[in-house]
Amino acid sequence: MFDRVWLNANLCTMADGLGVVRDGAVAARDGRIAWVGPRAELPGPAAETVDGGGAWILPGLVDCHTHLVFAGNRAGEFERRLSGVTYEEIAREGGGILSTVRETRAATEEALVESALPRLDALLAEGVTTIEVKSGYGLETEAEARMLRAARRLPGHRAVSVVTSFLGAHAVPPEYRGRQGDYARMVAEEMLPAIAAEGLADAVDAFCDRIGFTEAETEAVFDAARRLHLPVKLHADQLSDTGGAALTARFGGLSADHLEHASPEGLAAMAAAGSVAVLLPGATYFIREPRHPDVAAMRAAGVRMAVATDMNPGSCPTRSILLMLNMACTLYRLTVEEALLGVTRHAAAALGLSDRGALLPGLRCDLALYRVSAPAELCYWMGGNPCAGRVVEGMPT
Ligand code: DI6
Ligand code: FE
Repeated sequence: MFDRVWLNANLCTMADGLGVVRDGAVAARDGRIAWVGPRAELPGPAAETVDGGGAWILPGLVDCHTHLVFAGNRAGEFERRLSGVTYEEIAREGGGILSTVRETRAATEEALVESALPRLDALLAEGVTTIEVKSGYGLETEAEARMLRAARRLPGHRAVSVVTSFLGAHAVPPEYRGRQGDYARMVAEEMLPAIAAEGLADAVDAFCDRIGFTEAETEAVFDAARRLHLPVKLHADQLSDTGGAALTARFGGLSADHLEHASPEGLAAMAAAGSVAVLLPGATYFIREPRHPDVAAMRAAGVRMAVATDMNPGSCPTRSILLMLNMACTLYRLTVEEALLGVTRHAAAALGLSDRGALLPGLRCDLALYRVSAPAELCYWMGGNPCAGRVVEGMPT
């Protein structure tokens, strides 16, 4: 006997490509998928039957790269950029990330939770059931810890899984101006061990770029992560090729993200290491980065591609993962299948999660239901929300 079964629906299992099953059924027991397949073959009864109303059911979406927790916004900076100042110029002046740092340091944990919830709600409304959240706007131990505690509190308010990444090496805080190396060393030797001791991070991230940290500084942070048995991921090769893709691969990183300037050699190294390429088309769009990730080289090398929002106040103030699907297809020319794998199975892999991302027996029963006529519609609309329901661990939310 199943606890609950969804009928009158079409499925994208994402287990083998899209894995389309027309007129399918999904059955849950104890929060897990107990059976999935054509309705006509459903093996047993269920305590409760849910009419899918002809919807398409996908695994609950995974947003594997966000900076969801922060204070304030950067609309003023956006206005300046409209008059020709670039994202990079603003960062070099001590604005950009550091202006969000000033506001985030001044916010209480409660205030951080409160301001994150509406942004989280927008993602959940589109079918997201798992989200990664980074620190990186505290840049001192207590403020970084506060951001991560705020992120960890979100599942107490909403039905969602949260995975956290420590991004202490995001920018150099004002008190370390001119002493970037000292700050990077402090992140590796003091901040990260303190964050790990409190169990606040599931992974360690860094911003390796010409306005971020050098390859050597990033490597020191990754060495510290390895000593603490924490997996790594990287903001890599976004504004310039600083060898971030290959560095991630050397550490067996979960993912390297952005990758607009990554070399084919770096991407091949990622494929060999099994690191996922996380594509963030909203950031490319918003900072008007002329160069796009080399998707052809990723395909040729066999790198798994994920797609995420990068939701953050500076380079991608979006609240929509469905819009990112459209941008991944339109800007980067991903296929519908690649884009949808990017927010399900490959996004789960980018977080090291093997218990979700596909409709397969034994995985968590996290589902997203959409009123669309075909999966391509999920990538086609630029705005609007066809999500008709979400299920987390077998429970409709
Ligand atoms: N790259 C990004 O896209 C975000 N962080 C990073 O290193 C942007 C963060 C911000 O501008 O606030
Ligand atoms: Fe980011």
